Amino acid sequence: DVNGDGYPDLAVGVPGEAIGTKKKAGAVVLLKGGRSGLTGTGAQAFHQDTTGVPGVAEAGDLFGGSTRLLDVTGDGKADLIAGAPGEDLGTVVNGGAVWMLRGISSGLTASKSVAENPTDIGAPASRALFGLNLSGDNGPGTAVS
Ligand SMILES: [Ca+2]
Ligand SMILES: [Ca+2]
Ligand SMILES: [Ca+2]
Repeated sequence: DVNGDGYPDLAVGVPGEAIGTKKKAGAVVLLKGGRSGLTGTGAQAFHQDTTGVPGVAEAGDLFGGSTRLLDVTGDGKADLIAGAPGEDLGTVVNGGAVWMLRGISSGLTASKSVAENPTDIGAPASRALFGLNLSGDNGPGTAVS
């Protein structure tokens, strides 16, 4: 539950989505749950060119290639973890990276969102595809909480 209203919400990764002219830059869409199930009302979309989200949308980033909803901050609202396995890190091709966007009462917010990549944590980066599989049992690209 991302917004704390008691109804489960669904994050859907759309890694094949173009952002402007940048093919397969990718995005994540949050669909909010309500009394009668999931609804498009109040749906939110985030990508690397969303204000406040670290990074820049580039062709082939595959942002949203994996998603997970997990309360990282411990406030009872699920937060979005999203991977972009096609993210290049400088000259390192497909090093990949992972983002965290916080859940608040209105849904997800890009404010204070953070990104980590293998270089940040001292892990091997070349073609690491970091963030390729975050989804646990929910299957690739979608997460419910
Ligand atoms: Ca909810
Ligand atoms: Ca990027
Ligand atoms: Ca939280």
